[in-house]
Amino acid sequence: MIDTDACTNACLDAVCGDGIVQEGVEECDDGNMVDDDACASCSITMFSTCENGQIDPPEICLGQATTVLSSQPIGVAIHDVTGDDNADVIVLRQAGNRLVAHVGDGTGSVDDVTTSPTLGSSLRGLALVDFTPPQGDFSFLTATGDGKLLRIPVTGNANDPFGSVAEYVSCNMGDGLAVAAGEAWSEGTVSPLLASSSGGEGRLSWYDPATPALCGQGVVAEIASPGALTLANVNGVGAHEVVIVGQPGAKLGVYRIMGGSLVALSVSPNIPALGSTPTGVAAGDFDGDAADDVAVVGAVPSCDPLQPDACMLSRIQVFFGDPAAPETDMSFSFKSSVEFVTGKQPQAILAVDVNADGNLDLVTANSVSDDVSVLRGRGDGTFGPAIHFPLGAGPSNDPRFLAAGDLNADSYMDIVVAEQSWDAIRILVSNP
Ligand SMILES: [Ca+2]
Ligand SMILES: [Ca+2]
Ligand SMILES: [Ca+2]
Ligand SMILES: [Ca+2]
Repeated sequence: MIDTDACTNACLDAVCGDGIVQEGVEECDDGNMVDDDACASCSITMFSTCENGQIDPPEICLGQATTVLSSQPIGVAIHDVTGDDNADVIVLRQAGNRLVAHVGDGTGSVDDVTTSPTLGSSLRGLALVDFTPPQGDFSFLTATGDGKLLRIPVTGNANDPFGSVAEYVSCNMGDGLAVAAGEAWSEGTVSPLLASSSGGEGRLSWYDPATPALCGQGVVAEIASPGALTLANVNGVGAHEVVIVGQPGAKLGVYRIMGGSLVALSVSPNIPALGSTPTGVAAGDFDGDAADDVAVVGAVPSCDPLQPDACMLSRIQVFFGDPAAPETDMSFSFKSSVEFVTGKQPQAILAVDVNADGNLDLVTANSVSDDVSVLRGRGDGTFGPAIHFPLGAGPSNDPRFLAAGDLNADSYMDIVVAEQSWDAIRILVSNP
């Protein structure tokens, strides 16, 4: 007469809403199908023990957003750049074309500001890279409108946290659009990558020390305008693959750098969940099979008022890597793909463990619902329902860029969001 399994003692199939928690399947069952209470779709969504000093998974504990003005942010990161062991919020600003450090004091607040020299024009993309893990040699990467890839080292000097800007010698890659770095063509070697567009053609270039220049390059088939890229080891062996999302339509391409050439392993058809403009991609192993999985969000830039639903896409599409795919294959197929619901019009996505339970969670910044959503990963490829954290008042919040790090030194992740159209960053600090 076990009443927590698939067959209840009433001899009925166990279902969400019957008031009986089915072990291993449901986290809670409050006997109703109301989804804005503490138990939604038989997952716990609201937590009563936040602020007791620790995060007790499954709870997700983020406090109210605080606002810091920062002119025209177009990228954001969290890292200690001043050498005092307190994490700082680094913002790439269109205004003045600079990196700006909002210096953290270790409590979750930032006050002083220190800036880099002018970097170049039409900057796009910001990546924080550790070039020699695990001991650490951090730099920021960003791209310029004329196809240059810039490296700005972190000095750890409080008065001058950004070192001399180095420019990778480029092979005329057109308009720089997105940057990343990782073990792209060789295990154990961190290489910078630049996605660009030139003459109506998408391109990827990577730093090859044999040249040495940013002259390893290839055409990104079918993605004329890359929107975001990341490194992901989608088969879990060998070097990382390069995942690019972009237009036309909303496509996701997986590429491998083999023998100095770029091989297109797969390019998706248009992804309906992403509307017309894929804007964010994040990678990590969400289902515990040791192959990286990829989560993508996108948006509709101009809305038809007669079709408001289309203006408010609220989807994350997750593609699951395949550990059975050999590294020597010239093609690749994801195992499967699943859609998850998040806030309205997500523009940026992070895969990070927000509640320190060892499972990656998905965080999105949503430009129409003006909030941050956290989908709690269960480690098996499934996620709990999105929990929404409002970003507070503002004339036009429009959050577009996301980063995670520990600003209040409690070892739990905090989230920072940049809002270009309101010249602001918002900080959501963990409140265990
Ligand atoms: Ca691989
Ligand atoms: Ca996986
Ligand atoms: Ca987690
Ligand atoms: Ca924290």
